[in-house]
Amino acid sequence: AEPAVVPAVESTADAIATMEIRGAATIADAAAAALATQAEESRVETPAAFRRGLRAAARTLYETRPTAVSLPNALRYVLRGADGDTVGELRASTIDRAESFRRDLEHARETLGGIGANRLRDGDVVLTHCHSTDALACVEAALEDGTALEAIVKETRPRKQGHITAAQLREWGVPVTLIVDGAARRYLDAADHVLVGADSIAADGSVINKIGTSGLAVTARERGVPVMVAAQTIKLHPDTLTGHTVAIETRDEREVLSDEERASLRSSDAPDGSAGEPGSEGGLTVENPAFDVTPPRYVDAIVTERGQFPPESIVTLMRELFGDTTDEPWAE
Ligand code: RUB
Repeated sequence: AEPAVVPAVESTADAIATMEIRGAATIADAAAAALATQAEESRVETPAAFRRGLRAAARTLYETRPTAVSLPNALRYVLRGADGDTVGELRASTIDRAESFRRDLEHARETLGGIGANRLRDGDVVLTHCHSTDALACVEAALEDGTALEAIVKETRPRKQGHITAAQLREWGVPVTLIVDGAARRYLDAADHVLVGADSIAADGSVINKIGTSGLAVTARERGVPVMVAAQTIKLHPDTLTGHTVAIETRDEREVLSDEERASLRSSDAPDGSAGEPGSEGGLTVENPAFDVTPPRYVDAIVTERGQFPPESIVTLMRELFGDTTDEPWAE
């Protein structure tokens, strides 16, 4: 029988899937913490069963959301550190490894913030999309340096993560102008930087981030506003070194159109207006991709904890940090 995945891992996986826990770095942090809990609470008696349980926990976490590579990168890192000949040794090494991962994640964000802050000048206006802890780390570091900033915050439909960004910026005393996504071009003339995070960065320097980022970046180029991507190296997607593409998550259409809204759109005289199940009637399709791909030519700088890179040279860093090893140690 499959050794039990402890309940805390199941609930972390649920929280990631439902986006109670969200954002690439936060997901990675929660996944590492969950593996530590698996190690702590697993009651199996043999090292082999312990390892099987850990792999099963990692699989449960891996299967939640497909786009943020920080999740498999975190799982791989922790699983590789599970070392020992007894359950006790395995437990201790897994917990240590998860803790060091989480510490590194926090340090990387702080270091990255300091580097990103160097791009920001006193009085600058940053335009943001979605909510990114890495992007906000740059703002925080700049504020700590005494740099005054203002922000234009895109709402970010359909989940409105812009509200989280706005709340954080207000807590830091940054003046915020909240706009609907469709207003972005109109407000770009007032912005000095587009500042976003990333869920994954591909070997060619493409940036995978919240849906709407690519349109924003193209428009920013047209207006001459530089696009700055804040992404610690845990966002580098090693599979893209060998030609794989990054999976783009599609989410439930009800995030875009509720069942009630759909019902109100249903026209009795439409040719195929049969009153079927919500979502099943012909003619009206709702699509809800959560992320898009911004080509490297629209990105001015990728800011990592290892320094700032033009997108075209990120591949060098990716090889150095990840090599060609893209194994899935959680596979059965
Ligand atoms: C979040 C999102 C964020 C990145 C980076 O999408 O696109 O920009 O994950 O965030 P979602 P961070 O809300 O769908 O998870 O810098 O915090 O890792």
